[in-house]
This record gives sequence, structure tokens and C-alpha cells, in this order.
Amino acid sequence: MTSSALPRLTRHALPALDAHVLSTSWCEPRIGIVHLGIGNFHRAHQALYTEEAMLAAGGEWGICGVTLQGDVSKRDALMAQQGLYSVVERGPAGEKVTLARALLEVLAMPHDHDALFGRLADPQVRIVSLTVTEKGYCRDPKTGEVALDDPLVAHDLANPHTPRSVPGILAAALRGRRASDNPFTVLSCDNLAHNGAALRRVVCSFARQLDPSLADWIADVVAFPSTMVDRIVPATTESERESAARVLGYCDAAPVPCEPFRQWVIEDRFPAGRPAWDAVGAQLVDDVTPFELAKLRMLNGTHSTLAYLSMLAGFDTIDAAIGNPDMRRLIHAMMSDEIAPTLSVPRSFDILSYRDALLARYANPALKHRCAQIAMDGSQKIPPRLLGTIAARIDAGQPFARLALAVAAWMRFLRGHADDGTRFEVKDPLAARLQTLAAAAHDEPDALVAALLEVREVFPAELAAQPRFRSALRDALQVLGNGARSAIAAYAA
Ligand code: CS2
Repeated sequence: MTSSALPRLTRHALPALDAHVLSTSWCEPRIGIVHLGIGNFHRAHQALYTEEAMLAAGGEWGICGVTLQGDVSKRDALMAQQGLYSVVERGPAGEKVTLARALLEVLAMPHDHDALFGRLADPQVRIVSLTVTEKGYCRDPKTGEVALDDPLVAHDLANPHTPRSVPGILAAALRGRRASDNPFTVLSCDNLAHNGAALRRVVCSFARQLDPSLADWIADVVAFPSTMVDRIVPATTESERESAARVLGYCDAAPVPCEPFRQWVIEDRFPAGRPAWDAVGAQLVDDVTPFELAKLRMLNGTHSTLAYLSMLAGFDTIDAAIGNPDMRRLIHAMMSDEIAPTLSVPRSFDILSYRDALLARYANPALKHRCAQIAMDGSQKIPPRLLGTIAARIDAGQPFARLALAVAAWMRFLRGHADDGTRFEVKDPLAARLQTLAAAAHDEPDALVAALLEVREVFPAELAAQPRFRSALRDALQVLGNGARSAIAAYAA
């Protein structure tokens, strides 16, 4: 039977599905969190931690999820299920399907503007959290302030009461909360270094354009704790819909796949309160920086490396890529010799075990995490994931050939085809410009490096001017010219 022939999953089905919930002693909470960017990651990570925290310690922390791209089909699919969906956890030991219940409402901007601002004005809402990806921050990479030339930002400055950008929405909502001096805490959960501070800067600089006193109030009163979030959560495919149908006997149009592993480290600054996330495995700390950098550089840095090399070499998924012995040696050496030495982590954090755990997670054969998904938005991902590490290696006078290979692979990836000629789409907010530059270089390493290093949104001037960086990129491109598979073998050694 196809899943669509089954009855639709809704909360009315819960009494029959006791075996698939975390605990049967669930009381529907009121909404206490608005989450911007209701993608798969949030639904397999924070939403589950929050449900568990309510089961462990109570609290009114139901979630209102918001899609910012006008994706009404996502809203409608989830609302037809009253926010209920299954999390399909897949590991080497098998598959586990759990129904997640903390999501109570889904809104789609800009359609649901009034409903969203109603929620954001509700004093019961004490946290606004975000997974909007790097580009959602509308950040000027040179200054760290809001990008005034971003079309969404320009729209919001001209129409501050109907904002569309993340800084515009947060500033408008905080303007409302200022009247009652009752701010919510803003919790960035994206893969950016110092994500809380980065978001605070963007929101304050946006507010300053409209009303300096609002910017001062936000800077003084609103907490923006930083966090490190971790769980590998691929895009949904038909296979999860089939799993949910088989296990539950209901049609779930919006299940989420994920790995068994999860981690969450959070700076404990929540003046308006928070769920008891610490009671269910999240680490609440004073300073998240060492964890954040370790994760960005070790995990996300090697994820992007695997993605670009694989797009050229023709490995479709991360487990297929890391199953190649040369690739595994390359990634192992990159983490051990080039990335780990740039990190200073607490004594209790064993970085080499962390490396080994990452390699094991990448090898998870059940997850089928597609390299093309990770390869998206390279212009936004390369700086926090790879360039900071390279700058640290240059400062320390240490080699960084494998890190340079990763950046060079991204440069070649911009040509839009694999080594065997298979074409793929380059999805990136700067795709048109980057692809024009890459095409004009005609596969000439010197020309490609010269053209792309001028893109200031990606490469800071100081790094771009480093002769060691330029020559490492040229060398790597030369070797990649003989095919990514032989480059992988050469750099693995
Ligand atoms: C990945 C991340 O898609 C990507 O770019 O590197 O989403 C990664 O899976 C998560 O950060 C893991 O926590």
C-alpha cells in the first residue's frame, strides 16, 4: 500500500501510537518558543530536546515554527498533521521512528504576517530561536553589520512594519516588546562562529538605521546566547515517508531523517527563562567558543571538503565518499595535522576521539546524506568552515595543503560539472557571478585563483593577499586538473 492510501497522521492518532512517543505522560503545552527557519534540522534537534525537557521538568515551551521563504506547502503539510511528524533515526544498528510533539503551529512568511507578529508580541513567548542558514543573516562580511545592499534589507528599511528579512523581523518584534520592557531571548542555532554575537550585531545595526534608541535598548537588554548545534539531518526522501507508513500505519507527509548522534552546547544566558534542556543532555556553559570552533572546523570544514571533492569525483553520498580509502586518509590527516592544532579546547574535550567519532558518523551507511546538499551555498560556508583555519595555519607558519585543496575543489566545482562531464547545478546566492568568473578563467589555475580571490564576500583582503595561500591554491588546482580522484590520492599521502 502506498503511504498516501493510509489515514493521515494527526494528534487524534496519538493514543494508538504509544509505542512511538518518548513518553505517554504528555500535556499539550502553550507556545513559548517561536522558531524562524522550520527546516529538518530544527525538527530533528531543538524540537526533540525541547519536548524531552518538558517531559522531564515541565514548562510551557511549545513551538511555533516559521518558514521564511513563503513555503506554504511546508506549512500546510505540517498543519494538516497538527504539527505532528516522525523523526526517522537511522544508524548502523537500524532504524527508530519517534513522533515529535513539541511543534504546535507552523506559519509561512510573508503570508502569515499578522499571526507571526501576534505570536512575537505574546509575553508567553520567551525565546525566538533561528536556523535560517548563513545567508539568512543578511550580513556584510566585511563589517559584520547588516548588509544595506541586500534587497530584503532594503525592502525592510523602506517597509519596517512588513519586514521579510531576519534582522527586519527581529527588530520589528523587539520594537513591540520594548513598549512593555519585556524582551525575549534570541537564540541563533546556525553554523556561524560566535553565532549569538554575530546575530546581535546584525540586528542592532539594522535597528540603528531606523531608530538609534531601539538599537541601544536591544544592545542593553536583549540576550543573544551563542550555541553549538550538531546532528546530521539530510533532506527528506520517499524512503522516510515509507518508513513512517510501515511503522506507524499512517501517512506522514513530513518525516525527518537523522543520525542517532546529537549534541547541543548552549551559553546559559536566558533572562526570560528556558526549557530544562540541561536535564536532557544539552551542555549549558559560560563560553561556547571552543566547542563552536571545534565543530565548525572539524565537522563542517571536512563536510564541505568531502562535498566539493565528491561532486568532482562522482561520489553521491558522504558514506560513499568516506568509504574510499584515499578520501578517508585525506580527511583523517586533514583533521589530525591541519585542523586540530588550530583549536584550543577544554582538557575534558579529547579532540582525537572527536575526530574518530566524526569519521564513524560519516561512514553511517543508512543515512544517505547527499554531497550535493552540503555543497550548496559555498560562498557562505567556505569562510567560517575553512578560511579561519587556513588563516590560523598561515599565522602559525604551518602547512595547510589539504585545506587549500578543499577551497580549490570548490573553485573547480563552480564550473558546474564533474570530472566525467556530468552536469550539476551550483546553488549559491552568488552563483551567477561566481560561475561567470570560473568560466572566464578557462581552467587556468592562475586565472581562476586571481579572479575568485577578488570576491570579497568570500575572501578577506588580507588572506587573499597571502602569497602562500595563492600558491597552495594554484598547486591544488594543477593537481585537480588531472582528476579529483588522483588529487585525493596525492593529498592523502
Ligand atoms: C552540513 C551541516 O549541510 C551542511 O552544510 O555540513 O548541515 C551538518 O550536517 C550539520 O552542521 C551537522 O551538525
